[in-house]
Amino acid sequence: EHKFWESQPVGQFKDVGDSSLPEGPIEQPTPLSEVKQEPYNLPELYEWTLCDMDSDEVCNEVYLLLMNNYVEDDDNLFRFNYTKEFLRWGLRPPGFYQNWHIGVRVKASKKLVAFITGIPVKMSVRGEVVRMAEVNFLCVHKKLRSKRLAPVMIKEVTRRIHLENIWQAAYTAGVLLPTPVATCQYWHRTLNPKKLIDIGFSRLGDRMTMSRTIKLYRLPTSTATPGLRKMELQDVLSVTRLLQNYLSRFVVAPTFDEDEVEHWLLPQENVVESYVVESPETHRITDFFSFYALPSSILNNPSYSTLKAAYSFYNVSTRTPLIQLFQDALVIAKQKDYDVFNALDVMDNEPLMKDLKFGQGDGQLYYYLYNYRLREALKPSELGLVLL
Ligand code: YNC
Ligand code: MG
Repeated sequence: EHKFWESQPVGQFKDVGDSSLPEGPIEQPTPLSEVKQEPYNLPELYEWTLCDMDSDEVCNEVYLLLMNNYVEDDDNLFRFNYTKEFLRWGLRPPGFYQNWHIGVRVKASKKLVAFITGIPVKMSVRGEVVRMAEVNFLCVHKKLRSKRLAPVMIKEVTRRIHLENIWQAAYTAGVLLPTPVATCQYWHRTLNPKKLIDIGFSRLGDRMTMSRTIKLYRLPTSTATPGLRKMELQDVLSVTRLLQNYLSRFVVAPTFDEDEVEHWLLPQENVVESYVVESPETHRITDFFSFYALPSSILNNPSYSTLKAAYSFYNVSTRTPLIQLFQDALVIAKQKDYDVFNALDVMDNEPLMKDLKFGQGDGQLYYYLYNYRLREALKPSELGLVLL
């Protein structure tokens, strides 16, 4: 049972399969004057704080809170270790609201003990563009778990989103809540087999030796696609057009304007990497791929402290086969010394995974919409959305 989520405008488990319910918003907006004007109450020892990610000091506090308390895998071998540069990138897109970067401090010591964020996005849902928030980085310090702090934080970010006249949100989580719009899975492509085996990320297959495994995952030293190069500022308009056109095929997908493409896709060392294919004949941009850099801390390993992971972001192919783009992404990730390349089974990814020697991950990544009902769950391939 879900005391909190049952009180929220989200699809409820009891309604799954009820096709008489209409698609779209579950609750109508209220006049802004009727939105609660004061923050929700926290337990007496704690206070709300705004987290200005521009401040090195605050950014470092957030970084450390997440480094020590954010998402771990099921076996507690790894914990996400978002870098400060990544957090700044992920939280300050065009039109971001400072007010949606919400922390909780201990009143007495001022120690940061919890965090939740939203960023604005225009989301297309069955062709209708809806202003939404993407909610992410919900984190409560390990010592304060199971005290019902999370519902207060979710209500507070919701209130602040409502104050901007936004009534829908998208979020993902590894836990099952009422009610996913899609259930997705990660696939993992080994780039550095020895390290992944040493740290327990993967295991030596049956009847496999280390040297055979290394050979199995070996990649070409250079990319295959003529005209492939790093994306530059001058490519923003072409990439925006490619992306808009491609994403319009999915049931749920963001719509990115040029400013957003510049923000989300222009390469930033150790944060986001994007490559375009410039046709050697016409000099037009025909394809691109991108991935972001999200390391994980390796917990309790004597020889390694960080897993260097690349995550497939947005890819569009019009001339180059998608499988070749993906293969070139693997080659570049290997050149840049990533240990593993991860991709969700969203968009057109899944059919390529086996041929590219990705292995299916355990565990699900559930996608959710807040205050927006879909009549039935979507297939991962109907999703054109990747959250950080
Ligand atoms: C979760 N991940 O079910 P019920 S993902 C949403 N997302 O409520 P307490 C979650 N809800 O079931 P704890 C959730 N995890 O009774 C738990 N819940 O109705 C629900 N982990 O609260 C849970 N980060 O405070 C239950 O739990 C209630 O102390 C229990 O805190 C939870 O960022 C958490 O995995 C996750 O830091 C903060 O475990 C804590 O355990 C933690 O007693 C490690 O809470 C890090 C971690 C989550 C990563 C993410 C997306 C978050 C989306 C939040 C929902 C946004 C809704 C849209 C709002 C805007 C609407 C508009 C307009
Ligand atoms: Mg709690």
